[in-house]
Amino acid sequence: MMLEINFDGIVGPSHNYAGLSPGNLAASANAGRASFPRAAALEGIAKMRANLALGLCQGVFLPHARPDHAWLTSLATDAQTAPAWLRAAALSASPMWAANAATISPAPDTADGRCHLTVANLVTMPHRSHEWPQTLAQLRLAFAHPAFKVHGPVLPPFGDEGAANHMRLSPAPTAPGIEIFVHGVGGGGFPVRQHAEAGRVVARAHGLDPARTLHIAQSEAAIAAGAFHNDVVAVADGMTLFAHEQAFAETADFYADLRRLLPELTIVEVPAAEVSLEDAIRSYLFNAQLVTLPHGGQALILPAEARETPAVWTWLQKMVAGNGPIRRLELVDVRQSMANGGGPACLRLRVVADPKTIDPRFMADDATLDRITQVIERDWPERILPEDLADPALWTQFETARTALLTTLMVNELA
Ligand code: SUG
Repeated sequence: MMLEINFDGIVGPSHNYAGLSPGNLAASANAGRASFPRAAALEGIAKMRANLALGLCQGVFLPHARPDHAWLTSLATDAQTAPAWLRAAALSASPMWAANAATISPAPDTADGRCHLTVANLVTMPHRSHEWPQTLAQLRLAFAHPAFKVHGPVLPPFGDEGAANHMRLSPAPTAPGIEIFVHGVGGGGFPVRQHAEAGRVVARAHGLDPARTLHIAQSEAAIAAGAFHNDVVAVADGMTLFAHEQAFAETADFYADLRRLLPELTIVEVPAAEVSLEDAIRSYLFNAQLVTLPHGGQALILPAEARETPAVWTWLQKMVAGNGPIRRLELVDVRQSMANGGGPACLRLRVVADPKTIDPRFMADDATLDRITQVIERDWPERILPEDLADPALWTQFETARTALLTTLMVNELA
């Protein structure tokens, strides 16, 4: 049976705060602080368990090999001699943010009736630009069944950051949807990470119907306020679009197109007068997982920070008391990831497919999460300071910890 599966990136043992992402305000503000990789990974596991308890279907992606020796070699250096920022880039645990792994077009939307996945090239930030080869290897394993078609990355210079800048609306997972690609034009001094042409390449490669595909721009104000990806100011699920008033550049035209294509659509727009862009980004209100529950109705899986931001919490209480489609709020604590600008929605990639067509080693139930937890509790470092990243003993610990996880999950092909 076709359903939505959320694949969460397991937080890798090298999780740290190196301040590598200009335009990502949380990551810049927390640069240099101590990180807690074990706690970070356990927060991620707890989020997955909460999603399973809601009756949702869960999968996992695995941490990448760190340091990325192959990448450093391609840059004519190595972990010992690379400058500190480059070494930090080679050690980043950023693959945890699975929303940036790939863009997915489910089978009902594509010309050949297969589910298409394009790995994101992430070319704009050096520490993320070397993720795609290891991500692609996982996608090719997990989605080897002929129900899927896995594509290599869009070629540079067109920056592509994956599902974080892509939304899908459809009356049911099995019904054809409307796919929306959101790109940046101006960043108000910050880099634009999703280029317009990248979305067009992906839409063509996936065989999408141009009449059911929209390409729209983020507002410059949103990027300047810290919305380095669209999923920081908007999220879509089923027949609901939940967005900040200032998320998009040409909002009236966009909404008119959507209403023409999907007359039954509900747009839940949060006015700037009630929740400022700053509060939306501080709380990551829109970086929620908007999900359809198995017994009907929609829930928002929000970061705990949403309750700590008074304007946001007030607005949410009003929303759930009203007549809208979103009736339930679930709070999750992913503070370690949040401090690097990654909320609940950043940590997951949505794939609509029949779970039977997916390599079972990438699917997660409570028993799988128990086994992963054991490895994390035993092998993940408790605490890392940025200066620790120069320590070869720590690199060995990262490698040993990852190998233990691969062995536990029996995915030794990725070693
Ligand atoms: O790409 N942070 C990530 C956060 C990604 C969030 N993803 C989505 N919005 N979908 C980024 O900016 C910080 C790493 C550091 O500075 O150490 C970082 O890469």
